Amino acid sequence: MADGEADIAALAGGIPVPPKVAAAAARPPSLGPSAMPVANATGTRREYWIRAETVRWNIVPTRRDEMMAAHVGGRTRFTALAYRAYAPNFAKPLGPATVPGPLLQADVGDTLVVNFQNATPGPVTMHPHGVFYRPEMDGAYKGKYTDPGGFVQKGRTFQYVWDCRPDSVGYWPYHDHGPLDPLPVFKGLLGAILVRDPAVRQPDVEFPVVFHSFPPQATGLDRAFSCANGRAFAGNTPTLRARNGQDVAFHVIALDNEFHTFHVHGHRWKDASGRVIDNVTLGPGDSYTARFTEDNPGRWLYHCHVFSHIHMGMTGWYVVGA
Ligand SMILES: [Cu+2]
Repeated sequence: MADGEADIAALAGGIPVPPKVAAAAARPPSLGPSAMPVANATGTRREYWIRAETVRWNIVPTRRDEMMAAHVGGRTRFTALAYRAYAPNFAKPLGPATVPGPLLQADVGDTLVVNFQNATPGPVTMHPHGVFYRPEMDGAYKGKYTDPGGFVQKGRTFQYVWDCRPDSVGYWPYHDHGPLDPLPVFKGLLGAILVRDPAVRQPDVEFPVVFHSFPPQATGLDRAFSCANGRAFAGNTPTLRARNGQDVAFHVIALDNEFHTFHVHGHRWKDASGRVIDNVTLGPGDSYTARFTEDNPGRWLYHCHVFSHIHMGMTGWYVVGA
């Protein structure tokens, strides 16, 4: 490994293939209709083709921390693992592999069908939060109880089928939950699901934000980076833009080993109890939507308010036009 990062292939070599996975692997791979009945057939079938890949990833492309007007030294590139969206039957990529991966979108009543292919060196998966699924669609490694979707080997494909029920409305993470978990997550195998209720007014503008980190144990880099959407430091993390008067929603996920907070300068919103806040705490695996009517044009910061995380990169610009 050029960077000295954790070696997925070497680590995967010592893990026995679970019995149900071996039995399924003996059959030829198929991208046909799922053997699983679609549990909720009243809505639309939202089908995705997603491949887990290795990708050279620069955490700080500008080499600048614009908030502190400072140079960011040292190596910032490593070999990440990332989800990438493809056209049907993996005919061609729809864009680059990204951290977080493609946003999976559906309405209440829809069925999410994800054809997942693994092009990384070790067994990885897609495990969703928020949606409804049977145990075999869990995408989780469970030792000898592991179903094929919980141990997708290199070169294999598995079709996940998940239902978006009324209690699935919201913004949720998905991530690897294979036998090497959490290492692949710390290399970038994470993403988000957005389930809408079309009967409810939607925001004018929405910002999916995933707070996570790239630790040296996963990247082989000299230092840890605290990230928003795969990048660290303002000017590298997403610069989010809105206009005065818009109905704005920040959808925030925390997905690493830390507690984070979500804070936006110059703005407030109400929590579920009706209390006005401008900072909310998220633990690992939590998601949260901060929604308000924009009334304060200017250049603002959004960030996690854990001070060490701010200075490891978990900051970004929020720019509001008049
Ligand atoms: Cu934080």
